[in-house]
Order: sequence, then structure tokens, then C-alpha cells
Amino acid sequence: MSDISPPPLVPREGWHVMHLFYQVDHAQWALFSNEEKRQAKTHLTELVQEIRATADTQLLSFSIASPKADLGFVLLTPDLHVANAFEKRLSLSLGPEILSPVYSYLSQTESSEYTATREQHIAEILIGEKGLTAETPEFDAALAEFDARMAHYTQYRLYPTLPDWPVVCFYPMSKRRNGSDNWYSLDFEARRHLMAGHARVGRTYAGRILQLITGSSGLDEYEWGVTLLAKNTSDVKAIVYEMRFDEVSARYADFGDFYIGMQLPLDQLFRRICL
Ligand code: 76R
Repeated sequence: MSDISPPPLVPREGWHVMHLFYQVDHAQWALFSNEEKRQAKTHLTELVQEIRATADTQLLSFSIASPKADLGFVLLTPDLHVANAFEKRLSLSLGPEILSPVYSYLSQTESSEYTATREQHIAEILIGEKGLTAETPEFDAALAEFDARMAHYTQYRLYPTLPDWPVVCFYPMSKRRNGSDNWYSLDFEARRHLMAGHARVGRTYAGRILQLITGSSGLDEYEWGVTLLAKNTSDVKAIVYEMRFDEVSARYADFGDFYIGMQLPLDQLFRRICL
């Protein structure tokens, strides 16, 4: 066996992202002595601390609503080898037969080909839509606002810092390829125009919904993972409902299963899932 680490598998830009959902086997857990239970929880706690102390790595941990799953993690880290090693250790962290994977998703953070450029924003929004005139104070203020938002946004899409907001919603989605509703046969301008409408709806949820859109074409079953962080479930329900009316979602989106989790500190999480 070679002890030389394999060369890192790091995306050209962005990070790898793994969503991991487990069910607890309570029949196996009940066979543990109190001491074994304590050791198992300490083991998982230490592993979570090790992962969170790794450079450029984040780990969200949450309890999942409904019997679809018990425990969920979202792991963000550049190198797929590192993600893979952590994921295998997380699965075994409470003992060999305690956590059974019920769902997982592999994706990468990515920048979007539809992000508005400065020139497009000036021509289409500031002049076209808002009727502003270049080099007026209103125009300059609106442009400065755009520049600030975009500086934050492009960095955020590739290298997000996820807050500890209590509600985590995850679902995978693809763009439809079905007869006349084929997203991939639309030309770029048509797709860009539709995505601009999508972004307009999305921006009305600023401060209430934090969306992490991660690409998974060729990596997993759907084309994107959608992770929404929120402070309450009403905002999740409202944005998903409102976007269903937006043409991009109404006509061109197919969705997978939905999972709702609640971020909790580990000691509370253990109590919640009856460990
Ligand atoms: O401002 C910008 O230019 C960024 C605009 C933007 C892009 C490019 C944006 C904004 N999204 C983009 C891309 Mn989104 N998003 C989803 C879903 O349930 C559904 O109907 C869809 C799931 C939600 C809830 C959501 C929220 N978005 C994408 C893509 C990639 C498409 C591609 O590349 O073809 C997908 C799959 C997708 C899906 N989106 C926003 C939001 C929110 C809240 C925003 C506003 C973000 C902000 O400006 O802070």
C-alpha cells in the first residue's frame, strides 16, 4: 500500500459539495452500553471538529424533519479526495452499523454563465428599465449598488460562507429537455432573458433566503443541487411557490426529492435524534 497521497482533485474554480443524509439504526444503537454510546458521540464530535478546522472546508449538520432521514450534513471542500475521505469517516463515525445512508448528492459550486455583466446592467436595467441617464447622481448610485452586489455575489457563488440559519432546504433539479420545452435547444439570449426574470424574483428574497446553487451535470442524477438556508419555513415555501410561476421553473424545471433540515449544535442534535 502506498502512503503517498494522490494528487488533489480540485475543481478549476470553486469547491466540491456533498449532501449526506442518514438514518439511525436504533436497534443497533440500543445494543451499545452507555459507555459505548458516549464514546461514539465523542468520536463523531471530534470528527466534526476536525472537518470544520480543515482549510477552506465547511460542514453543516442538521436534524431532518420527517422519517425521510434523521441526520444530514452538507460538506464543502475543494479536494474530492478530502471530501470522499471525510464522507466515509462520517458514515462510520458512530460505529459500523449505526448510520445508514439514505440519500446523497455530489456537486460543485460554480459561477453562472447568466450573471449580468456591468454593460448589460447599464443598458438593460439602469437606462432601459429605470430610465436613468449616465453620469447623474442617481445613475452613479445605482451602478455603485450593482458593483457592490456583484463583487460579493461572484465570490459568494464559488466560495460561499454559509450562515447558521436554522432551516436548510435541499432538492435537486434539472432543466427540462422535452419536446418544445427544451431548455438546451434555446439560444443563449433567450436563456439569459429568462434567467434575468428568475433572478429578479430571487432578489426580492434577499436577507430571507440564502441560495446555494451547485452544479452536478456529470456528477449526479440531476443538473443542480438547490440548497436554501432560511430563518423560517414560510420563506422556503414562499420562494419555491413563487418561482413555480416563473417561466424558468414553470416550463423548464424538473425537481427531485425535497429535504428539510434544522441546523443544531451537535449536543442538541444528538438529543433530537434520540442518541
Ligand atoms: O444576480 C445575478 O446575476 C444572479 C442571478 C441568479 C442566477 C444566475 C440567481 C438568483 N439564480 C441563478 C441561477 Mn437561482 N435559484 C434556483 C432555485 O425552485 C425553483 O423553482 C428553482 C430553485 C431557487 C429557489 C433560486 C433562488 N438558479 C440559478 C440556476 C442555474 C441555472 C443555469 O445555470 O442554467 C438554478 C438551477 C437556479 C435555481 N436565485 C437567485 C435564487 C435567489 C434567491 C436568487 C437571488 C440571489 C441574490 O441576488 O441574492
